[in-house]
Amino acid sequence: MKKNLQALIQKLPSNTSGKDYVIGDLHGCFNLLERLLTEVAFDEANDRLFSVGDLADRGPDPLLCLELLAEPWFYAVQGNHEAMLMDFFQPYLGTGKLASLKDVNNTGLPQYGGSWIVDYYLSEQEVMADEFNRALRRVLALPLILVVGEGDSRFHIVHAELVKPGSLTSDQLVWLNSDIDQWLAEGTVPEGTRERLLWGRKLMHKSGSFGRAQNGLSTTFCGHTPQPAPCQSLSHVCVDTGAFLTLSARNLDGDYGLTLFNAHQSCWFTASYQHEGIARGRLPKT
Ligand SMILES: [Mn+2]
Repeated sequence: MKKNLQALIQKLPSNTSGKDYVIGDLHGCFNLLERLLTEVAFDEANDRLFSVGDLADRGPDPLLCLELLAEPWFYAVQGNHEAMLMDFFQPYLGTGKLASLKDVNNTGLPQYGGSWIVDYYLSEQEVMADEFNRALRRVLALPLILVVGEGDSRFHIVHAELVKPGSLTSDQLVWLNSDIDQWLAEGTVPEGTRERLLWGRKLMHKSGSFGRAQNGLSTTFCGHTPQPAPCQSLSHVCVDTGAFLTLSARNLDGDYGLTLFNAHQSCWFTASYQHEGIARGRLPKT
């Protein structure tokens, strides 16, 4: 299946030969992903893996996670961490020279776990290492929204949420399939939606405040706001269960870890740095 890499919103056909999985915010937790793919016997020839973004930063293997973007079975949208990376490196990609990394402090990257990029800076040549550049070019091509399949089996992938800008009542809070179809026809997303798609926390900050399903909006997988287990809010299914939080041995209530979600069976598998086993669960029917 060929990837169409350029537009901010992209459409993919249903997978007729294998399964579709969605992975929560990886944040460099590559080993946890390996454990999960082994657990479900992921078939690279027929299955697809969709990422809700935030591949790098915070965890132990940021570049390995970004290199997944080269795999034909791996699809991702931008997270706010990819957006921060792109914002910082955009001028460098134009000129090919980076006099120093000192301005990186103004971008928020180090505070957001992005200090690993220092390891790939070759200060004498004022460039980044080749393997970093390759990953960066792939990040630049990431869309904000993926629309997958048709009809009842249709789903969306975004990083944070499909919430409209401004203060709205709950029955008009989220964008609907009809809006998204229009964006697909136009090949872009409207001004002002990017911020919410990357950073919004309205639906998941207080999950349970809204209904689980929204008429007119297909299941929309998202991440960004770590939950103790996958949860639903206005047709959004948050699969970010805080993989990186399990790196430090703190007491966490709930099944935090990296979650792999089977898109059509509504069941999930979660791996954690805190224990060897894999937790499992299933969403209630809406
Ligand atoms: Mn995020």
